[in-house]
Amino acid sequence: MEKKVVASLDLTDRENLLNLTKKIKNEIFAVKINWPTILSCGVDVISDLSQYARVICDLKIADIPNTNRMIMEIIRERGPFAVIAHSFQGMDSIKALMDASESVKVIGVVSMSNQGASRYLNPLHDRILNDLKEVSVYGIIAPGNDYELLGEIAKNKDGLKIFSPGIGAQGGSPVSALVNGADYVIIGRSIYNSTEPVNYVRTINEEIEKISN
Ligand code: O7E
Repeated sequence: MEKKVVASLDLTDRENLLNLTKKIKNEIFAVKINWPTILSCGVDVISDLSQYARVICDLKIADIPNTNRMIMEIIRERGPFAVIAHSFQGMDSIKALMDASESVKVIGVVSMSNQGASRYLNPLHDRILNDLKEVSVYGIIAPGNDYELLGEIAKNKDGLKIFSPGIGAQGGSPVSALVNGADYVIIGRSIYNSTEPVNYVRTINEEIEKISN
């Protein structure tokens, strides 16, 4: 069965990051890295990690089309699987990323898992999702700790893949997120702060296999 866990390895030490990636690579769908990792380890950490796993660059890119294109050109040379972008700034910016992406997939943020997102971003989820479907991004981000919102988004996702953070440290459960419509669950601290990260992910994989049978 295809693995459903995206390990959000928000580590700032390159050696720790590479070691953990090598250990868990067979248990996960992809590794996601974010600003703390790229700012600490440098942009070439993307190619280093890509030797072992699919890499999703969570840059939440949110700029004008020309700047988005420039960012994508720098990132894509390092061979990541996907790049995450914000969507609220408009589809011209998303299209610019996609035009420059070559084989790199674009994942757009529809809604977020933090409490504050309920004020500005999350009420717009319907409009953002419809626009992202029109430009045919590969995937979207929807919260894995708000099952009602996740379910609403999932109903309307058509062919897009849903990646859901907010699992573990932010209260969501991997199985509940998948049952409510996530295609993949993004898990960070619960993995990399675990004393046995490989066993921790294996246990989650076993729970997921039970609901898939
Ligand atoms: O809470 P953790 O430790 O499991 O880490 C969650 C990771 O997902 C972390 O990198 C955080 O920046 C990211 N994230 C959220 O927690 N909530 C969101 O709504 C969106 C993301 C995310 O992955 O961004 C993609 C846009």
